[in-house]
Amino acid sequence: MSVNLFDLSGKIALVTGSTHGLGMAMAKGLGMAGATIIVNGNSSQEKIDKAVAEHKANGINAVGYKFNVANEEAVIEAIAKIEKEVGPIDILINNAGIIKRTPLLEMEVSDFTEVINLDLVSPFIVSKHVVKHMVKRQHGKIINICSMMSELGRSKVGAYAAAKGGLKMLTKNMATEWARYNIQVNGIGPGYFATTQTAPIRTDGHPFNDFIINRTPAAKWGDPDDLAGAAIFLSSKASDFVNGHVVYVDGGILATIGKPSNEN
Ligand code: GCO
Repeated sequence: MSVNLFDLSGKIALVTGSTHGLGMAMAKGLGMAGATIIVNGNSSQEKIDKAVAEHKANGINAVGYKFNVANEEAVIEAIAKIEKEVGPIDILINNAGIIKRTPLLEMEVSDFTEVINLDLVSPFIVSKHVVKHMVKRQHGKIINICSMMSELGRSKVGAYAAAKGGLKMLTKNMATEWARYNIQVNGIGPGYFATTQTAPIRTDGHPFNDFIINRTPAAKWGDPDDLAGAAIFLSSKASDFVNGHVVYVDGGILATIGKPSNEN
């Protein structure tokens, strides 16, 4: 009898910040593996509706919920509505986040705090209110979207690096405390991907674009669809004994010190 360890049929997955970019791509991957997708955003209902329609056009069951992951009251209300209107959340991907590219010397405390709140505190808020249902059901999957900046510093993204470094350790602590309830908490660390977030530093001829092509052994920017496999793995039965890991999907960046730009 063949068993598909990666089958997500019958599962419900909430992906925060999933109206576009990496969140949308990971949600699509989970949907293609059989999951029902809860699309979340906080900017516009139109973007949420468009993402839901795209999933449905791909044969994926999807429902949209607009709420601010940084607002605990809004999260409590939304999670209660989803659990009542759609069903038990089996999989949570904490993907929503922002970046502010400013040298630390010039960064306002308010800007630093905004990044920490959305990229580190919000995954805690959403997880806190989703996991209590998972504990009762004695099963669940939580995936925190980390970054190269969970491992490496980069100038001008200090607040983001602090948040993503903290998110890596929060992932390990969630795993430490919640594995006993058959809840697997892991992370995905994307390398440099072609998204709207990276668009400003990815244009042809931009020095950072050339730097990343040279710094990435795969010599290219990632395609958001490249994240689907890791998301499906960490959401499925195939990872039932995997806890506290960050799976880096980075084309090899973290494997190497890099090479001189004039070396092939
Ligand atoms: C940047 C990029 C990165 C990537 C990603 C790398 O300015 O360096 O936006 O932050 O988005 O996080 O893992």
